[in-house]
Amino acid sequence: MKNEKNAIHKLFSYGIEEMINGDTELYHILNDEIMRQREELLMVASCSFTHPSVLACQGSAANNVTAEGYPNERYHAGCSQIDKIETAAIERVKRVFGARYVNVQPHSATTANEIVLFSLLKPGDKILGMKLDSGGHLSHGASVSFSGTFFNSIKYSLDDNDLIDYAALEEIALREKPQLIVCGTTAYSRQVDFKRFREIADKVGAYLLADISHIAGLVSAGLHPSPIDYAHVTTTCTHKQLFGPRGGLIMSGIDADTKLYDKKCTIKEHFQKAVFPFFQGAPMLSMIAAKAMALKLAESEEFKNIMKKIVENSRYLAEKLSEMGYDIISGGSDTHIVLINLQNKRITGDVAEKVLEQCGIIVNKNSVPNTKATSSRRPMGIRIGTNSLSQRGFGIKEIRLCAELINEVLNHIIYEEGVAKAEPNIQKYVKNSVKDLCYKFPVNGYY
Ligand code: DSN
Repeated sequence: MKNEKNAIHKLFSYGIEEMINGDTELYHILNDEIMRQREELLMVASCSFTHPSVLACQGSAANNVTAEGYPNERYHAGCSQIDKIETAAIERVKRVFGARYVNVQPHSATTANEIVLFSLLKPGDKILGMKLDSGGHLSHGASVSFSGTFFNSIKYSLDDNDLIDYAALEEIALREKPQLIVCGTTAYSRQVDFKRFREIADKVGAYLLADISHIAGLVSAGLHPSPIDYAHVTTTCTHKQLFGPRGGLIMSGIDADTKLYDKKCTIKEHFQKAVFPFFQGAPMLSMIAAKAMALKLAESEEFKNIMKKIVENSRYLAEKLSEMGYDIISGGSDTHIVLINLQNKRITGDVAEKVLEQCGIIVNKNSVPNTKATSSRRPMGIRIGTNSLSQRGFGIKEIRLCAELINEVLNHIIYEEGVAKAEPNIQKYVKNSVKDLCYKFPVNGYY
């Protein structure tokens, strides 16, 4: 094979030139999206900046390879390079999470959860997951999702302090005897006790699925307890806190060689077949290359330092907003998430999301526990995350400013013909302050 070292550069430059000429409209939209990300505070808890090297992998020629199967066991030829990529990705995930079995092919974390549920259970089997408005995920049994439609979904929720109610959970599990328990959250700001979940699962002979999509970075850095050796199977996406491509992972720890309850095979053997050919066809190799790159970065000290900042910043943000009179669910944060109940401010989450966006602050409306919203599009709270701010290098001083800016906007909402808007002078001031802050703390590659 002729070795031309800059073939990859040539391909990308050619692609961008072709886009400029071939689809100028799309080129400008994509360019403007970079500008938007430069100049706004991205505080949606499920978002982060993907490292430019990861973005390069996503756009690589690995995309052109069809490769059903696994490294060295493919159903297609031409896999010599991509086998190396997939093997590297698997080894890196194993190292980062201390996993014994890893499958890097799931297209997303929801797909990974679909693979787990559909392959381990029969339609109609019972699953026990966290209620959506307690902070659970759609794929953990919500009625609007496959998980609450194909399976008999029962729910656990939070106690009066907005913490997972383990005693009630155990009671439900003993009474209902689910075949599978899901521990995992999308809007829960406190640590999850995976050991306790496993003890409960074992009492009723249920499989335990841990979905760590939101906290994968903290788990990898040792800043949140790991479920790998407690859950039978752990899933995660790679884009939220691993700063990787949009994709999923399936992992198992000490249970990888444990036999399934029906004793037909081990967990490891089961999931190799459950991903392919049971649920997916050919994998997305460019995304697997991007996962490999992201996991390489996740081993670095720089990544671990960002994870530390994420938790420090989130704790401080919760504290400051609480001092300003905001009702913080659970009273604080152990992760990257601050969940705010806006009822005492007489604003709904959708209004807060909209006026903050007008000022360059991007959050998302979110349901909050123990409140009655009129619709899922008009919940009573907002969810804020510190991933992207910490990647910028924000510390306590900048987080204090973020809290002040959020407070300014939410205290100056005006209504014109019934439509909520940020007060124009405040909007101008906050937008400029946000822009200044963003340019002072650039993210490499995006500026
Ligand atoms: N699970 C949703 C969230 O947390 O925002 C989307 O990934």
